[in-house]
Amino acid sequence: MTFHDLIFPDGFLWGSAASAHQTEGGTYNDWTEWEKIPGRIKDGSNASIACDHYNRYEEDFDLAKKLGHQVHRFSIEWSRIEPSQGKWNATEIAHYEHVVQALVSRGIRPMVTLHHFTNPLWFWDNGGWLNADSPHIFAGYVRKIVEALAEYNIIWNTINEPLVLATLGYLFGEFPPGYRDFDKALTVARHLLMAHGLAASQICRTYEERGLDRPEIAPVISATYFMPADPSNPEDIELAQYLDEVYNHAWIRGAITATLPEPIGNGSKYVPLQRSVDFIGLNYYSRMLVSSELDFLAGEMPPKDPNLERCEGLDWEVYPEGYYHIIKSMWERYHTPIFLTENGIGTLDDMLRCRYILTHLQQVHRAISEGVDIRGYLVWSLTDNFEWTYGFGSHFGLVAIDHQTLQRTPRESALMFHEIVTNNGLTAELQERFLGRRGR
Ligand code: GCO
Repeated sequence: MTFHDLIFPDGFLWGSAASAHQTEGGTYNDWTEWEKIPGRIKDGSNASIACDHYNRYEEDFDLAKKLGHQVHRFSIEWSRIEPSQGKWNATEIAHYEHVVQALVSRGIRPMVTLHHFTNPLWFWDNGGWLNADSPHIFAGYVRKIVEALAEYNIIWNTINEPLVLATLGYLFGEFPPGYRDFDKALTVARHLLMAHGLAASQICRTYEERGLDRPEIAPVISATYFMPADPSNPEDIELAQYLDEVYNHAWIRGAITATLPEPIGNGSKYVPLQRSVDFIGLNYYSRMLVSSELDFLAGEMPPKDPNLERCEGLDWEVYPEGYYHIIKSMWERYHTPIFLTENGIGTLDDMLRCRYILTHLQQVHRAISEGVDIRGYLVWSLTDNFEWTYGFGSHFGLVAIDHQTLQRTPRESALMFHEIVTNNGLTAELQERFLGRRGR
């Protein structure tokens, strides 16, 4: 196989992504309680220390800088900012201002996620995301934190992976609050959509009041490439299309068209969503085979392809072509710029991580060369961290963390990614080195 230089557009942004609960340590939220329930976290661990990033963010950002990262995506922990409803913690607000300053002073652009799965415990007392008022409750916190950070050159992410939160928390029972109820999942998806709209409106209003230019705002969605297990079975094809529609598209289409689309809502307009999507924050990890003969809602999955490599713990198949198809379908439907806000693999086989990143970036380049407007690419994640249900059992970091000593050690993939950033793309030589015969 011959490789060609795959150079990305000028101004393309490279970096990595992480979230508060998975890295900071010392958080106290719904996951803290969830982690105490035996069996919820597969390796029995919890995020009480995580990566101690709350105390070591300067060290982590020094590494990110050394590794050439231009953007760093992280999340604000709502429960720190608003420890009880309507009460604000000024020390914690100042903490995040320091975090943002630490990035800016290193020349790294902050991309700040306002909600990445975790919720304050008090939020559950009145029903959590099932409460019709939840989008407004969330918007109150958004206003507070945006007021503190508006002067920095931040790219804002409102809600992270709304459909993951809605399905894992309310349909499959794997995330708190652990429900298994389709209607509840739809209600939560609707409230998260409204929350995104209200958050975007709050951000705009705050900047306007300060006389500042409107910042870039986006939700972050997770997309899975659904494929019929039996491509000759019309029912499998139909199921794959249905899941693509409900899981990948309905929510983001609602955000872009300012409606609460079926089946998440009743198709009505929702004005706060207008102009709430400057780009689509798109996360992609894998594909999923679907079969109409199995009970998908009960978690029955068709067998996987034994020839494909897998992600540690989560067992996702490595399927780079799916990335291309997902990106293309987003572009063809919405013609909205895309920022690839997460992509990566949990593995201790760092050569697999190198191959994963390279083969996925080849697909990104393929989409760009066909005219898709893609603004940047972030690896999940800068360091190993607390992988939700899988605890410390899936290693997504460009940088390894020894969880005994908390020592950070960049892996070879981190150095490879640095080369990609330096070259603004994949040289033929780099691809040959990792994907050619010598790389195997
Ligand atoms: C997200 C992701 C991350 C995960 C990553 C690997 O919602 O942004 O779920 O939090 O760690 O996707 O599973």
